[in-house]
Amino acid sequence: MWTIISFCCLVFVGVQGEPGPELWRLEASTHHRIVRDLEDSGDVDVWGHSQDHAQVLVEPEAKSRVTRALEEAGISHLVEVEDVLGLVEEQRAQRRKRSTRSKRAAQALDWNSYHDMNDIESFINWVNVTGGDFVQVIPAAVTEEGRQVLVVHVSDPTVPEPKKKIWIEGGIHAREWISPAVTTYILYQLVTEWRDMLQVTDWYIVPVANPDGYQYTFSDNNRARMWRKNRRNNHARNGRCKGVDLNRNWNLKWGVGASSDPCSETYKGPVPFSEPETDGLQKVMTSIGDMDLFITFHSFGQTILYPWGWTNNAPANAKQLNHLAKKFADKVKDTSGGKIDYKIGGSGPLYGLASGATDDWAYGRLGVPFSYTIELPDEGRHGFLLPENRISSTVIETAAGVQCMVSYLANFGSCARRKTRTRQPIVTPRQQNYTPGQLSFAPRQENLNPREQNFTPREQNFTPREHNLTPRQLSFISRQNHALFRG
Ligand code: 0X9
Ligand code: ZN
Repeated sequence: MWTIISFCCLVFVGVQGEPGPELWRLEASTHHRIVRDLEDSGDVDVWGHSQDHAQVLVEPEAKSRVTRALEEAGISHLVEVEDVLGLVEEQRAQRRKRSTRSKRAAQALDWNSYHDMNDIESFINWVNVTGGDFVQVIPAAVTEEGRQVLVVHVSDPTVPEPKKKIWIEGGIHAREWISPAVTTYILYQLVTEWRDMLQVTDWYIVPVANPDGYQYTFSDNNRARMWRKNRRNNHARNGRCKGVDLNRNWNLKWGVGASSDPCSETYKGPVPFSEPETDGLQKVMTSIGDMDLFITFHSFGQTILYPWGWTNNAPANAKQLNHLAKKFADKVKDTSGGKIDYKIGGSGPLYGLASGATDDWAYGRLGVPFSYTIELPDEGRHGFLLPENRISSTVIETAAGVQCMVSYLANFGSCARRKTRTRQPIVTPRQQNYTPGQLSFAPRQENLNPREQNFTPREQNFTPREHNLTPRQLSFISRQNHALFRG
């Protein structure tokens, strides 16, 4: 359950002199029909999910409509934050102060502050240069505003298959800033500290799946900080409403628990994969072949969700999904000294029905046996506005949890199922001249400009392979289909 502590009773004077949105707590869960209808029509933007409450953002012009609908349904509400834009402005002012003081590290990123797309692209460039043969940057798509959606493949090319394939995605929802902080940190760990794991694993990291939306949340307009979708013109209501919810746009049971209204925050788009981001990513994912683990990072809620999101039915391997999720949760709890305690469960039962999301698609269409949405901290006290002083602990704890999950899955390293002899690295002639500096903090290119704007990935001519499903994927999917896709 998310808790309400600090927001309650905070009243700020409207910074921009206009009435802004309010954050309300409704005495009804997000499963309630009224809450879903209000979300579908774009009258509320759901922030927090729980079994008995919903936390929603209400714009001034929708206040009377929402109040009426709630009254008619006998649902009471409480205003938690009267001036949300005031909170946004407060954090922006702190960031402004800090950015004039701080000197960015060589890798163009740190995990004490939030970074915009320019910083993240510079960081990916640094990873690409530093990682040498271990890193390949795959441009999966070009967005409406001309940004690339980048997939960073980290793999030791000298280690033969079989290796576990892991896909980690972040930043599909623009305002969930802690998510790209986590994905970039995991990427950083992979090219610095986690080299051992490349003996048994191959990683695909998407630091920011929605770069236009994410960059938009850094714009001067405080309202933009709340943006969730991408930024494509959806030609609705004279251009008044932009964007598609990229986590409602994937083609598995597309449309269930998603909105058809282009003005809604959960707009599913005109057709599945209508957006360059989702279409590009699904093509790369399909081209990779058997994947073992899929994780998409979101916020907030401190919850690990597994399929399905489109139905409340449990999937075939729910027990195993739960078991592996627990590895993550236990490790995070341990690393945080007991402070961070994740809930675990099916998406539908815990967050309400929502289809067209990446986790269901990876599981149901690609046949990835372990597929998760991890809703990062906190539980609702700060929500999307997680303060910068929470970043470093969150990324460290989350990375430890992921490492434990992967170690368990690959039966290698600290969380291995049973202590077997670790696989000996196979030293090839190419590898013999390897110096640790190649992967740890010795960028081959000196003086990388952290603000470098013209990022050009080395791998420009990426052409996704055909969408051929492997026998394993086909048999997995047909088993799932038999059990769960009837009707
Ligand atoms: O609604 C979502 O897209 C995710 N929650 S969030 O608050 N970050 O927006 C949860 C997605 C869970 N997965 C599925 N519903 N399949
Ligand atoms: Zn999200």
